[in-house]
Formats: sequence, C-alpha cells, structure tokens
Amino acid sequence: MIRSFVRASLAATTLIALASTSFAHSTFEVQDANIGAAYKAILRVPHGCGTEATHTVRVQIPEGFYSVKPMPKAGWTLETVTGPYENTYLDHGTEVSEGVREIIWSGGNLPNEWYDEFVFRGTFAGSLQPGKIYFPAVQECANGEEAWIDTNEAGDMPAPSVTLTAGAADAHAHHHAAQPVEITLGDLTISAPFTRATLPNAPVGGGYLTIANAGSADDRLVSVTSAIAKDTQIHEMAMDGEVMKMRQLTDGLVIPAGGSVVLEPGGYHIMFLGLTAPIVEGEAISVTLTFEKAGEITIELPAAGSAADAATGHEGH
Ligand SMILES: [Cu+2]
Repeated sequence: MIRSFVRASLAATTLIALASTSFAHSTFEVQDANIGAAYKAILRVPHGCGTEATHTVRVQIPEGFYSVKPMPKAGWTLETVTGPYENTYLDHGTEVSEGVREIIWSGGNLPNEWYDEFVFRGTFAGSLQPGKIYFPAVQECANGEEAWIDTNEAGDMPAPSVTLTAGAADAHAHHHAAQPVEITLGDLTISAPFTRATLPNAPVGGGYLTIANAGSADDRLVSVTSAIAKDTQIHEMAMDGEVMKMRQLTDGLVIPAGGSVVLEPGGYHIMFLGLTAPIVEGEAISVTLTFEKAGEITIELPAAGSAADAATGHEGH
C-alpha cells in the first residue's frame, strides 16, 4: 500500500495539468493541533475526480501520529494497513512501536456534486517538531484518481496537513521537549527529573528529582503514581545494622520550609514496582506527584542510560 502512493505520485504529475485552479483542496476541518496531544482528524472531500464519483479514499499516516483509530462509515468498507513505526512511543506507560500506517475507506459512492467527511483519531508524539505534518490522501474513482500528496507548499495537490505547536503540559501527553527545566507547583519547584533505562523484563525501576520548598510551611510528598508500574512507592536508603537497605516511606517525604530534598540513586527515590513495560533510554515516563499542600502535578522523567553500572541499591529488595 505504501508502494501504491509512489504510483499515485507519478499519476499526480499528469493530474496537475488537469486540475484547474478552481478545485477546492481536500483538507482537514481542524488544521491546528498540539504536540503530544490527541487529535481528531476530519478529512473533507469536496468533489470527485473531475466529474467522476469517488469510490475509495486512502489516507497515509505520517510517522509520529500513533494510536490511530479510524471511524467506520456507513456504505463504505473500512480497512487499515498496519506496520512498524520508525520510533517507539509511550502511550500511557505502554510502549507503542507499530500501528496503523494507512486507512482505506472503499466501496462507497460519493458523486462529484456531493461532499463528505472521513474521520479518524490518534495522538501526535511529544517528540514531533512544531510545523506542518502531512497526511497524503488519495481519492480513487472509476477511471482516475485525485492524489493529494504534495508535502511542500509549492505543490498543486497539497496533502492535507496539520500545523503543530508546542502545547500546554497535559497529563495525557508524553512530550519531554516541552517540559520546562524547572516545574513550579505552588511554593514548590521541581527540577532535574530523571529515570534510568531498564532491561527487558526488569521488575523495578527508579525515579529521581529535586524538590525545593520556597514556602514558610513544610510540605510533604504524599504519594506518586505512574502507569509504568503496578505499584509506585517513595523509598529511602537507611542503614540496617551494617547493611544499607531501602525502605518504603509510608508517611511520605517531608519537604522542609525553605529547604529542598534530593531524590537520587543511593538516597531517597521513587520506586516503580512491577514495571508494565521496560523504561527505554531517550524516552520519558509520566509520573503524578501528590503533595499535601501544593497538590498534584504530572511530570515527565526522561530516561537516562541503564542502571546496571550505578549504585541504586535495588538489590536491597
Ligand atoms: Cu527502592
């Protein structure tokens, strides 16, 4: 199916000559979206191929638009072409490395005089850059096709596009690029968040960050949750006789007024128990921190290299 777009591309060069400037383009109803956010695409098909009715609409999914679900359409047969992505994405803590690459609605009948819409949804990866992202689309008719596949501004047959901008932080987004270096929550400032990549099937992982409290009252990190693990706890390292062991802080971790607490390997840390997916270097995991006074915030912990060479003390479990 990917190959058929190449064929469509060749066909397009001949179609450009036929396509008069009065043609309305095939476009999305909403052409702006946030990086790292879900997006509902409504593809508008305003006419046939010349005067012919459209019987098939195909849309190619660009890299970086994942967890795609098309909407079925009465009178049309819905098919998808799935395949591996070039990159791996984190969807609510679960790694996604393959999915829908092309959507095909076929066997329909959309006369040139009519207008219709084709709907699908998905998520723009947090790693995408601001700017236009293109969804090449082809309308097929009995004797021809309209190939909306030009992915630059100069083309006569522009592919439907969405202009991406860096969005506000959102609990459902997994964008590391957009997260500021320091995150403020009330009197608290959270900085230097990170996690470490884990081996496949590793049972546990660690989370690290620094929390400063500029307020005049102590606050307390009460709990941490993450979709990456079945259970997420706050731990400390402590001497048990002559042995350094880690221990769960069931009452949470106090962030003293005017002071700061560092969560780091070998010290206080967030512990992910029962990982639902390995933590992958270069990606980020979402964690939600709940503080007694400052409230709740979801942040990203970018994953550094493996913990194999670091003293994490996780063997204490
Ligand atoms: Cu631990």
